[in-house]
Amino acid sequence: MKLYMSHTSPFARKVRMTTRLTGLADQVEEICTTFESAELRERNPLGKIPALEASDITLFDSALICE
Ligand SMILES: N[C@@H](CCC(=O)N[C@@H](CS)C(=O)NCC(=O)O)C(=O)O
Repeated sequence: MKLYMSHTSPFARKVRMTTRLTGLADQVEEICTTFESAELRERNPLGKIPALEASDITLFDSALICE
């Protein structure tokens, strides 16, 4: 899985902590990005961080990703 994130985002930090606490961190590649990034907007048209690409879908909103 790929997590589009920023080190300054508290929402991304929540997700990053969750991956570590649940032992899933080694399955998640963290990709530092910006709101304007075309790569992010292809996956999340809202341009919000964090977004998690998993298989062929992308989840966004930190609460959903953590669930
Ligand atoms: N409800 C969202 C909020 C995410 C959010 O607002 N992230 C900020 C960064 S901390 C963002 O992407 N801002 C860019 C924008 O609003 O255009 C979540 O929990 O993931």
